[in-house]
Amino acid sequence: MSGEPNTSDKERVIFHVDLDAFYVEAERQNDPSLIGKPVVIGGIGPRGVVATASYEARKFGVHSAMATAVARRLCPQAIYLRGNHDLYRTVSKKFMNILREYSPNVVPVSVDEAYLDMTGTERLYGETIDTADQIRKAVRDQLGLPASIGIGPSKLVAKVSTEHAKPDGVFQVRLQEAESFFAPQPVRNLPGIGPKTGATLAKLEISTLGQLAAAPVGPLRRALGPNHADYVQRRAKGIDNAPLKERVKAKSISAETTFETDVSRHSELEKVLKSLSERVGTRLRKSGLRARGASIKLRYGDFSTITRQRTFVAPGDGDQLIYDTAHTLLVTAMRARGDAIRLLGVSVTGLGEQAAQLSLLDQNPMSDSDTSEALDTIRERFGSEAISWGSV
Ligand code: DCP
Ligand code: MG
Repeated sequence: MSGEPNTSDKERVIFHVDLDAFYVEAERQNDPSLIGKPVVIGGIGPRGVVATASYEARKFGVHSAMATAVARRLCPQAIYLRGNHDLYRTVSKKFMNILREYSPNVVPVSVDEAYLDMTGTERLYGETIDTADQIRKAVRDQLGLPASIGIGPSKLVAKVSTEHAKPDGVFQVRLQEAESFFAPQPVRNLPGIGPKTGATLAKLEISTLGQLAAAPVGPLRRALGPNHADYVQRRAKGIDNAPLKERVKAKSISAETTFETDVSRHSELEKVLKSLSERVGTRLRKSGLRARGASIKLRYGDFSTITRQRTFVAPGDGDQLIYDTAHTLLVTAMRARGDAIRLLGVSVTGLGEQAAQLSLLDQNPMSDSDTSEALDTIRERFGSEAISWGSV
């Protein structure tokens, strides 16, 4: 009767802020000759992997996690750079500090993205969309970097909105629009649905989020397990009540491979160990964190399994550091038992507060829950098998 909106007092306003082509744009600040050109950053060796590509290079099909060799074929004219992770961490810190001027509740989730709780700030800043533009302008003016912002009633909807805001834009989805916004999108657009779950859903002839939301729960639960089925179905409807900060303690990032036939040749194991170390290193750097140590997991032909762990001299995030440590562990383990190996895994450990303090947020130490948020993002990006969790 009074004409007051009846949902707005309950609807949260969450911003998901994500820098565009972050590593490339950071490099362009140092070297303006890179502006407007296709640029690819990542491993430039024969087995290197693309960390990111400028939007000019993306037009040719180049994207993150692609083999650099493939990128070179698609876009030979691009400028290929190794990248400078110390620079990215420094810029990341400044970026997070700008965001903190707009909300007391900023949760960094990776080196270039964060959630901001902007609920109830309309009186302070005016229209929500205008506030987003003010933030983008501040980041552009102070750091020279383009940022995109997705706005939603939850972290989930805000994050998916960001993909629609990119590059260099804002996109807002309101609570009552969330389900219809999600419905036509492919299931893989939902954070948390990786290649594995995507393939399982494809077998059930579920390709869009609308189909997932409407799917009969029985077959879905049998295919995904009851908890995961309920979780993804809720999220497919755009429902996410997760608080900005979640209380889960992350311990490690890992990657592992099961061989088709058991392997005992050193050279082959080393090759796989290298690639696993690089995968773990990529995820670690993307998190903006450093690790205190690395560990390996070995499963022998008879299924007996061992893990061996070693602490770094100082916290770090480099592929070489991870590989060298894992390699030492592997050599020692193989000297003790030379049997053929069925599964090989590498993980980095000790991603707690102290390691984080050294990297992302020197002046504003990252809490464990921030760390878990960072890892949550990685899990969304790379699949849940990438991350292992400790108990709270
Ligand atoms: N990154 C990486 N390996 C990946 C994905 C990302 O090393 N597989 C690094 C490089 C990116 C940075 O993390 O610049 C941020 O990741 P984003 O996914 O946000 O990608 P970009 O910022 O590069 O591009 P955009 O956000 O515009 O899609
Ligand atoms: Mg980004």
